[in-house]
Amino acid sequence: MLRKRAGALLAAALMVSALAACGDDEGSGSAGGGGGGDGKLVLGFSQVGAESGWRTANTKSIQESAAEAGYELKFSDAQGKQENQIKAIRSFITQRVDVIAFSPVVESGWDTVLKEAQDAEIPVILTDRAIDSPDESLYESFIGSDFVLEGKKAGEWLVEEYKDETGPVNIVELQGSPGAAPANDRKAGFAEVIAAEPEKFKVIASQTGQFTRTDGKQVMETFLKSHDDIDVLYAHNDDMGLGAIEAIEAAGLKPGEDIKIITVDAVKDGMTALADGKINFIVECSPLLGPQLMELAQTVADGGSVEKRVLTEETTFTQEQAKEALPDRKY
Ligand code: GYE
Repeated sequence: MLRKRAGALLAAALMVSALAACGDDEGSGSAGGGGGGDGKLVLGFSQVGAESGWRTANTKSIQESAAEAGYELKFSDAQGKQENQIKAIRSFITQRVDVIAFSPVVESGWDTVLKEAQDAEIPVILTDRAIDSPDESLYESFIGSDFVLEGKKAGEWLVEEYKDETGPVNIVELQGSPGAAPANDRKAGFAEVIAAEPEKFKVIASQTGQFTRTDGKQVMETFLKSHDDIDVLYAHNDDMGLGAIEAIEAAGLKPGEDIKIITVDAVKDGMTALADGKINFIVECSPLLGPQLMELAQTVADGGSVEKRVLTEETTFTQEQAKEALPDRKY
């Protein structure tokens, strides 16, 4: 396990330095901080894992932006486990990196390790997901989306879509990984909007699909076995929706028609299914956080002050809009 991770770290480090070596030399050398002997800013980044297309695009954005900025990136994959992230953060502290950034697997349980970073005077930036600690001094900034708003957008589309029908509208929900901010918040935002018409909109089943295609498919199969009256699927990300589409088709039903589907993310595969009519609506969540993260890292490493909350800009897509946007979709 450890050896595997060390191997992965080495591979990532080699890749980043190889990429940096390809660029012009001016980018390096500018950053302050003590981590790298050659004066490069050293950024320790602990990623959630590789559960979805969104995550893959996010990792790529961070690796490419670090290389472009001429930073040394110490990248660690937590494989979906909080304990691995805590270990990675401790190891970044021991290595005395200049800045630590991470995308928390779950919302709770970070105070102890973040206090250790604070005591070591290493600034921390939260990327993509929030933590639920009331102590905001534990991190410099949180860059990412408003997941409650994303859930609300999903709910608002649904309310509008069924405005001329009396219902009941039976909804099944595929939740993200338990305890993760986007799972908690996308559920809450959606629930808040449909609660305005409780007799009409009914969530008849709701379960985690771990943000993965495999689990999305499997859980949808069980939903389909126990309910023959599903009108709508709300999946907290594209990948679970795409897995569910396979289950729906295998059951002889038409995704997008027999069962309407709403997802979140808008990665290329999701957008393709939307343009093909298999998904009905996607709420965008941008994974391209790398460039802004590098700017924030530089500022905090230089002792400057940054906004406590940096919000990602995003939109929503209907089937028609997906057809238009698809040719330019990079991820
Ligand atoms: O929506 C999902 C991923 O934290 C916003 O995590 C992210 C979510 C994203 O696995 O696909």
